[in-house]
Amino acid sequence: MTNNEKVHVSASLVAPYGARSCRRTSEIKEEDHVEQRLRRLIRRRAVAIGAAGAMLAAGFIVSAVPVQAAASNLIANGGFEDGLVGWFANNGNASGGATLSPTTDAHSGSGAVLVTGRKTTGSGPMQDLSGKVQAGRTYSVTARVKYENPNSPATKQFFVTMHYGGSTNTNLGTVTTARGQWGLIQGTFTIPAAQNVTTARIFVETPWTSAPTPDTDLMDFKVDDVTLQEFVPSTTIEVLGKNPGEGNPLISHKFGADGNAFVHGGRVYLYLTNDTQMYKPGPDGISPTNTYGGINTITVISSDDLVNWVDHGEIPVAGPNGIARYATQSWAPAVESKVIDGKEKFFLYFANSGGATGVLVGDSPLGPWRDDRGSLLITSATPGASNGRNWLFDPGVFIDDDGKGYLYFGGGGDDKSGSYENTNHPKSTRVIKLGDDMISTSGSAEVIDAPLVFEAGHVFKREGKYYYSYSSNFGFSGPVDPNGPPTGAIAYLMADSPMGPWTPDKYAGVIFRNPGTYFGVGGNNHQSVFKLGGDYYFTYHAQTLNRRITGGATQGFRSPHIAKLAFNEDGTIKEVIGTYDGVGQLRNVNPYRVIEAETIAWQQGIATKKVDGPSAQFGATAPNLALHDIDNGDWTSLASVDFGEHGAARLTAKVLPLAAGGKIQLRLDARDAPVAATIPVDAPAGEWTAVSAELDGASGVHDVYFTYTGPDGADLFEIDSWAFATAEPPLKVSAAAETRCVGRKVLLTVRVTNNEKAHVRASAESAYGTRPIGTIPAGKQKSRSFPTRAESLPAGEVAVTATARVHGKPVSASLVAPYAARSCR
Ligand SMILES: [Ca+2]
Ligand SMILES: [Ca+2]
Ligand SMILES: [Ca+2]
Repeated sequence: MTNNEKVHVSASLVAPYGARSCRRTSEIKEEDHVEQRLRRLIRRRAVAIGAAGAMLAAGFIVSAVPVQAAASNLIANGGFEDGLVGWFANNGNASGGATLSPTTDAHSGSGAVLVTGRKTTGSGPMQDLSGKVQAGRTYSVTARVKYENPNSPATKQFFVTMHYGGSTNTNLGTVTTARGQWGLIQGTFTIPAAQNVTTARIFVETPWTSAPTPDTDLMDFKVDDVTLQEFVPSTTIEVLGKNPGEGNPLISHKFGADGNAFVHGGRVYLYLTNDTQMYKPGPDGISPTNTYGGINTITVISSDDLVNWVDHGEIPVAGPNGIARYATQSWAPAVESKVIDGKEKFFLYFANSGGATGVLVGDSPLGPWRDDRGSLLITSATPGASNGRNWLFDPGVFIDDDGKGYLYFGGGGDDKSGSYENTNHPKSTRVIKLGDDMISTSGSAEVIDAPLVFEAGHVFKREGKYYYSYSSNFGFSGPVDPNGPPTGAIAYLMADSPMGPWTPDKYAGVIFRNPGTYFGVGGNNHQSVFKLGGDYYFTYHAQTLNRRITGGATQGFRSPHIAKLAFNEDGTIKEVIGTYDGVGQLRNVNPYRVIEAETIAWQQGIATKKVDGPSAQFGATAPNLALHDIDNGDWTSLASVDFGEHGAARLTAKVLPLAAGGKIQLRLDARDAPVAATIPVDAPAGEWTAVSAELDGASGVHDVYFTYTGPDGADLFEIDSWAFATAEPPLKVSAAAETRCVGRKVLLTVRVTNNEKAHVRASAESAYGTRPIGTIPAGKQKSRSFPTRAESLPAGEVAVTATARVHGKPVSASLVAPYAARSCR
């Protein structure tokens, strides 16, 4: 990667700030900002600072080399800023020896060590770590080294080596560096469980040779910035994975693949294969490749504006702790809902690896989920499902206007013949009718003969036409039909019935080429189509976050993306172009209500976790998450928050303080904008509490950045939710919402009572639209209904805005009226 070559900030960042006074203030500030960020990044773990595109765009220039932690450096005076304190020349054998002297030619800070008079290749600076390292543990080591002897080779290898006593020496890390340049020694090592560590000393050396010559093997060299610390595994993504302003990937604090969109109550829910379950970055920040084998949970996110996404956490689907314990894995989910016996039920289909498909049943898009069926839905015993070699996975569910359900599934089917027929027509996918209960099948599965089909069958309906989209294969080593789709792309068929018949003549073209076309990073893909606010949208995945983490290669960790879907006059689909931009925000965020803190447009450095208790925003049965792993410098944000004409006066956060000195800062429109409010998180540690701060000047529409500060090296606090309050003194106005059944449809009504001595004007907003309430005379009340057209509603809230003139001044109030879930049988 060319970006990797662009430079240089790395282990040197563990050095103190000193010796920078010659710089202009602005430069110091900028540099310190970078250093602070990187110190934070490297705090408890090794992280590969990649991210070339993202961080360069943000004004950072960093290398993609692994960087080691500062806070827990086991090396004393590793930067030689205290002269030679803690260091001595390796005296590990009788013939060894060298002279150490301080030098101001430092890689960072103002001091380093110069090694002269080396007698053996092992002659170099040594430090005693006896009692500091333990057998069986994993550590990372870095050091800077430079040699300048003009008679030495143009490049030279150096080692950091551990001497465990006796003759046991172990090379821990190495670099081959060019003469005159500071090379970076790096290494990760696990001390064998049986290793005696009573003596443990590290030193820097050149490669052993039986007959060393002075210029080639025993040259003088300098060392600076030695670090050695224990590696603590973490899946928190500390790099910037999504640039502010971008819409893709949808989330940057975790991965998620095979997204299936399901719209309910004005909100789109995206169900995702939880790739993060396989993400196990090592000390170099790189994870082993995703094999999918351990994925048994499904990640759920949702949005009502397509830019701010709420993390609803993971559904424990399969495995020993799963709802369906007979299943081992849960990939590629698909969700639909249907009213059965007067109650809306939600059906979550999932792939049990490649071998079968299962289904869970829930009471809402967010569960709770249960196993009503008690066994897998599609297996090789399902009539017509198997041809002996196809996969029985990747469910796609579709319910037609008449309420009849269909399940599309299957894939693979390479018979290894390399034939044209097998490559272009593997006939590996299927459609089968679902029973009325949606958890049984009816009749026999029918073959879908989609050209070059591989996986990811998905059906939607538009203007009487049925669209079967799918992922094409990468060529089963046979010739690819040039009249069909390209390899590794999303293609589609069009038909007049959910059952097709889905024959090759229905092939209608390409929707989306392989992500490599747009993002330079390929791999498989999986799509879905949904309609929200009158427009159609397309979801796909790409390994964009994975690449921004590593700065280069990917390991199969996929991230959800979104694009708009447009159609031609004849109903065919206009090809989608993949972008980081994503789609426009559908609506502004109303801040005058509880907003789960796990609602995020852009962020850096946080992680989420499920916490006990209900979600204040999504109701008693919905899972609630909190932000955690919040370090100094981490931040989150909300896009396009509408504070209204009068603005916000107060920000309240529900937090769990973990360390003294933490603060939440609020900034408008940019994460480095001036601080508009600061909440000291000074409550007793370990208890959830509400903290708040006055806020000045937040009116109109702004992106809102929450930036987190506190002592370096500390987990500062966890955050559950936000709430803003209006600037104006609240009017004496109250609001209440209720639901009732009109026939089989739920009617949502909000009632506003005016206790002012003046008349009040009001309007109400819910998930079902915005409704004017009009003028309410003094002392009176007025109601307004939302025809939801739904047979059941999840719990929710109506936001009411009221305005009046009190004592000649305009005054407004924002109220929230919650309502309980309702089903109309
Ligand atoms: Ca130094
Ligand atoms: Ca963090
Ligand atoms: Ca929360």
